[in-house]
Parts: sequence; C-alpha cells; structure tokens
Amino acid sequence: MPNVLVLGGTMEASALCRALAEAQIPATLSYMGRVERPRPQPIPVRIGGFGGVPGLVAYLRDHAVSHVVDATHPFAAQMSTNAVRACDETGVPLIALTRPAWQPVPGDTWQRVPDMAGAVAALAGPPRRVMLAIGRLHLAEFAAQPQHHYLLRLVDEPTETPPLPRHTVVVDRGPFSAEADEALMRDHAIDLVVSKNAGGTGSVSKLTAARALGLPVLMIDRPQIPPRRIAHDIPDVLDWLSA
Ligand code: 3Y8
Ligand code: NAP
Repeated sequence: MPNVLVLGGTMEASALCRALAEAQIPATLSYMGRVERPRPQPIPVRIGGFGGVPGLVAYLRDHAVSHVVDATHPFAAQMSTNAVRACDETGVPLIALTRPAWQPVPGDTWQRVPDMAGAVAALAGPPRRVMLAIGRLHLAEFAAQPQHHYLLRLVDEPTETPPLPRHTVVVDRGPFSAEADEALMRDHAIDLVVSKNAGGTGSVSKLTAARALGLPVLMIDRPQIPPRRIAHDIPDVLDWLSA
C-alpha cells in the first residue's frame, strides 16, 4: 500500500490532496507553517520544517514513505533541492507537480530579472507607485529603493512594520481575480507591478490586470532546482503512483 508524502503550499497541491482522498490513497500533506491559518485539507497534515536533508531522510524512513510528490511553489527552491537529495539518499521515488512558467503575450510589457536582487536593482530611478505582490519574505531587500510608494499584498497582518518609508499594506490571500486586481491597481494609482514567475492560476490575475491597464511588469525568473521527474497535471501524478 502506498504511503505518499505531498510537499504542499500551492493550489496544485491542494487539488492533488483532494484527488488522493477520493482515490483513498494514504497520503500526508506537509506545510512549512509560514502562514497563520493554512488551508484545511482532506488528508492528514504535518506542519514545520524537517531539519534539512538529514531531517527529511529520517522522516521518510520513520514514516515508511513510499513516494514523495513535491508540489511546492517554484520559488521554494530549498525545499525542492532537499527533496531531490533526500530521495536520492533513501531511494524513495520522487515526482514534482509544478506549473509551467508564465510567458508574455501580446499587450504585455515585461522586464525580466533573474532574481529578487535583480528586481531591487531594476527599481533604481525616480519615485514610482509599485505593487509588490511577492509576499513578505523579501520585503526588506526593497528598502534599498526607498523612493517608491509600495503597495504590499500580504497573507497575514505584518507583525512588524515593513522597512519601507512609504507603503500601503493589503492583507489578502489568493487565488485572486483580475477584476479585483485591476480595481486595486487603479485605486492605488499603480504604475509598475513586481511579480515572481509563479505560473499557475492563483496569482495570474495581476498580470491580466496589468495588461488591461497597460502597466509594465518586473518579472522575476524562477530559481534553479536540480533535475527531477516532473508532472504538470494530476492524472500524470496518479499514473506515476500506480505504476
Ligand atoms: C503557507 C498555505 C491553496 C494554495 C494557494 C499558488 C496560489 C494562492 C498566489 C500575489 C501573489 C505569493 C505567496 C501566493 C499565492 C496561492 C496558494 C499562493 C503569492 C499560501 C499558504 C502558504 C503560503 C506561503 C506564502 C509565502 C509567500 C507566497 C503569498 C495556504 C496562502 C506572494 C507567492 O507571509 C508569508 O510568510 C508568506 C509566505 C511563501 C511568498 C513570500 O516570499 O512571502 N506564499 N501561501 C505554505 C506553508 O506553510 O507551507 O494557506 O494555502 C498558499 C498560496 N499562496 O491551497 O489554495 O498556488 O501559488 N503566495 C508568489 O507567487 O509570488 C501571492 O499577492 O499576487
Ligand atoms: P523554501 O525557502 O524552499 O524552504 C525553506 C525551508 O522551509 C525548507 O528547507 C524546509 O525546512 C521548510 N519548508 C519549505 N516548504 C516546506 C513544506 N512544504 N513542508 C515542510 N517544510 C517546508 O520554501 P519557501 O519558499 O519559504 O516556501 C514555504 C512554503 O510556502 C512551501 O510550502 C511553499 O510551497 C509555499 N509557498 C511558497 C511560495 C514562495 O513564493 N516561495 C509561494 C506560495 C507557496 P527544513 O530544511 O527544516 O526541512
């Protein structure tokens, strides 16, 4: 009988958990514990880091995990790298359930940057009204460009004031709608949107809204992850599990 560990935190992970519950395939979803109220799930959930590769190796062995599905966000590079290493070490089969990167379409004005530091550097210049829809973890890096007014969208109320002299916080969690994002950008007179190339549908709304308003987007490319087997949809994952 399989015993699947799903590394979660995305819409695809939640959809996979629903499919595993329906198929009555024993599985556990793992969250890091980043936000106060993670989405409830139809299968057992564990919360917290494993303790690096050794901790994940121990978890896989102690819980007799038969398969790992890495359905984390494309920017969760440390977790994905650890999963590759721990599954190599233990021989537990691994597949990643990930979504293709977004590609620009006619009407998009993207400036691509390789990473967060590249996005900060690209913001040099006169003051603008910037929507930073990249979450909480990297906000402090943007203090290097204090001249802008930042619209920050966060999952939880910030526990300390973000280190940006001019900012507005909007507390909201996705998935978002293009109409609401367009109204938000208009209400705050946004003239530039900063986004991770997350892919998927959960936050593509800000790209659709930027296109409708003719706004430029600073698009942060994904970090490198070691090679692993990849699926882009749930039936492929279920086929892999039954093989
Ligand atoms: C804790 C668990 C589901 C999953 C829903 C997806 C979609 C909505 C859009 C914007 C972009 C951002 C952020 C975002 C989205 C989904 C998905 C996604 C982006 C939750 C969740 C956890 C997290 C962690 C959180 C990060 C932050 C990133 C906000 C649950 C709600 C910006 C990524 O405050 C913090 O510390 C937040 C941290 C990592 C990135 C960052 O650096 O701040 N996600 N998001 C997971 C854990 O503990 O393991 O409650 O569902 C999940 C979701 N957030 O099942 O429906 O699939 O991507 N998440 C980005 O893409 O840029 C918001 O605002 O436009
Ligand atoms: P990360 O930088 O790749 O991981 C840092 C450490 O957090 C990992 O080494 C691991 O700790 C722990 N961790 C990460 N994901 C975990 C999980 N699903 N279960 C248990 N431990 C986990 O990860 P991150 O970018 O902070 O993302 C954290 C979570 O938020 C992930 O579940 C991810 O899918 C979700 N998320 C992230 C983003 C984003 O933009 N980064 C967007 C949406 C959702 P140990 O080394 O101690 O095991």
